[in-house]
Amino acid sequence: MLDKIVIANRGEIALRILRACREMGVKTVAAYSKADRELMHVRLADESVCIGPPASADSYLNIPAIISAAEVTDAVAIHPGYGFLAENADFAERVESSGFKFIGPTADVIRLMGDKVSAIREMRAAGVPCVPGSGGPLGDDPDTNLQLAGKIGYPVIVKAAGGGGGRGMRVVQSEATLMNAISLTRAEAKAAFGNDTLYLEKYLERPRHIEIQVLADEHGNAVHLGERDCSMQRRHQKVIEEAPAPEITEKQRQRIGERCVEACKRIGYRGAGTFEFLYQDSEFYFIEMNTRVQVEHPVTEMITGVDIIREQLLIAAGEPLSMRQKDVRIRGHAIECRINAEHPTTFAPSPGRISQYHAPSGPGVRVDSHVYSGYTVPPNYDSMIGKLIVHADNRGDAIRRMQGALTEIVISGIHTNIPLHIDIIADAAFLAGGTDIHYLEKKLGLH
Ligand code: MV4
Repeated sequence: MLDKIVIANRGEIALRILRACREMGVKTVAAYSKADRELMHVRLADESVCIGPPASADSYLNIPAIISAAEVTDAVAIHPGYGFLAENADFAERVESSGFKFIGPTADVIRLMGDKVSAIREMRAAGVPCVPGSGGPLGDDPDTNLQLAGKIGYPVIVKAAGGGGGRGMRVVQSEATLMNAISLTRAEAKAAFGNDTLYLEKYLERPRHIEIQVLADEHGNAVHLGERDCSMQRRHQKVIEEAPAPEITEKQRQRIGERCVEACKRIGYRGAGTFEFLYQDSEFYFIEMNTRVQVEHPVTEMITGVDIIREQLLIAAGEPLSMRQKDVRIRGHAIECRINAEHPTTFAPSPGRISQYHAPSGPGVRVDSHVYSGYTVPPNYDSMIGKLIVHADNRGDAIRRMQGALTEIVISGIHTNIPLHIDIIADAAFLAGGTDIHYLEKKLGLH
């Protein structure tokens, strides 16, 4: 097993990684910023190294500082968590060229999937269904592009190859605005990603966002752990996730999961990963792959019993996967509410001291959070302070369990989005299941 790893992240995921390490006898080094001295995982880690001032750019994104933390502590590997450097191919490359294991896929695979045009090319080749579109980069000839968009059929969406997660894209309703949209998106993409490559897709107007969790080892084995429905979102920030996705049949799950497993084998994937799909009119359309562990991984853990972080560590140690596809069974239903330090109606960030904290508990209730009574939420980072996850035999029971847990949780001293969760979890459309990606913003009156 790995002897000692650096946890190059903060907050709940740093604590989640630390807990997995402790169970496995892996020693831990917390690499933390000056604003994060009081974090729970820093206290619990075997060692800790301050990697810089509060600003992320100078600490959690500071590649030399993180590699130095591994060097001075004699660690053997680095876990990037999610966000920050988790999908930075240059970081993965420098970690490995410095003699450490990057807990994630190889730099080449991160780069291949980070370029959405090459990702889609690989997925098509593996038989993964993709959105009808250009299937390659857009050229500069207006007539060719107009013809292409006309063939796809309006509305279309112009996307940047270097984008993802909602950055660098523009919907085009008719040919009158196509050329302008292409030049605007190209200029933005060049400025934001240093890459002005664009591609075109049919714009799906009412899709759900459903993603498939995979695990792959260094020996050519890969499995999928079913899907998650992440459609309940606002401004590209997921608010509630659940697994399995409402209405998806076992047959659909097997078919799409099998394609994702095939894609993993084709690209030489290693570690935990997620294939993101849009789902509309009973069809899946691949849009992007995430080459990291995701915030919402617990809902998959709850319905499969697989510890995804443990598997990441085993894979990084060169072990074969601890399961075959036939061993993966889905049991019951899980829901996750992301708890943010923000005003429930204005969404303004609400950092500050948590004066009182009570975590809900009981059968099928899980809280992944680093906060405690007296903890001060710093203003420097994203506002998520924890996740409340429930598991029950079926969706109805899971919803009732979540309602109970949301009324039990106490977080005083700062604003949180708990009132928003209490509202959504009792919403008629949410209760029915299968709401699309625009539902929450419409409900909140943003459209
Ligand atoms: C789309 C789409 C509709 N049609 N692509 C947004 C984030 C990025 N991951 C891809 N996104 C979208 N791509 C086609 N062809 C709608 C979105 C989209 C979206 C997707 C997933 C979750 C939330 C979203 C919110 C707005 C738009």
